[in-house]
Amino acid sequence: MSDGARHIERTFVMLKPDALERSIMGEILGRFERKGLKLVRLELRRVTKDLAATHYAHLVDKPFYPELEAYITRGPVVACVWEGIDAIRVVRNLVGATDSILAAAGTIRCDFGVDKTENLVHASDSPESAASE
Ligand code: IDP
Ligand code: MG
Repeated sequence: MSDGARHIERTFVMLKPDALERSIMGEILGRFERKGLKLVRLELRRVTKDLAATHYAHLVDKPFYPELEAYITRGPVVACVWEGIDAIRVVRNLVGATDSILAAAGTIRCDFGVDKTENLVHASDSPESAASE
């Protein structure tokens, strides 16, 4: 936040298909719970190609987009909303860097992943994306 103060926020999180395929959904959701975040919405969904292109509009022109589209549409995802102090930043910190190999120790992506595309979790990176997602 620009004023440096801490605010109650809501953030959008999506557990991607690999999280469900690998049966680590409970482990990942548990990390958000144990941090003290409050779950305010949760649903099992499928991401269509159209939704993928909207959600990843900033990436549709990248060479890896076909791989990303195949990944995100191949199975169910868990879409959820978490609430708490500075929730957007707190969740991004718990999730870790995009490339699982570079993600800091103790983050979800470091602890469970080794891939740059298949990195288990999406989390909003700003109040604007949290609101639209
Ligand atoms: P983020 O998920 O950490 O916010 P973004 O840059 O918004 O990262 O990218 C969205 C998703 O696209 C990533 O989580 C990952 O699944 C995939 N992705 C991003 N960059 C690459 C890349 O360079 N190669 C392959 N997949 C990528
Ligand atoms: Mg992103």
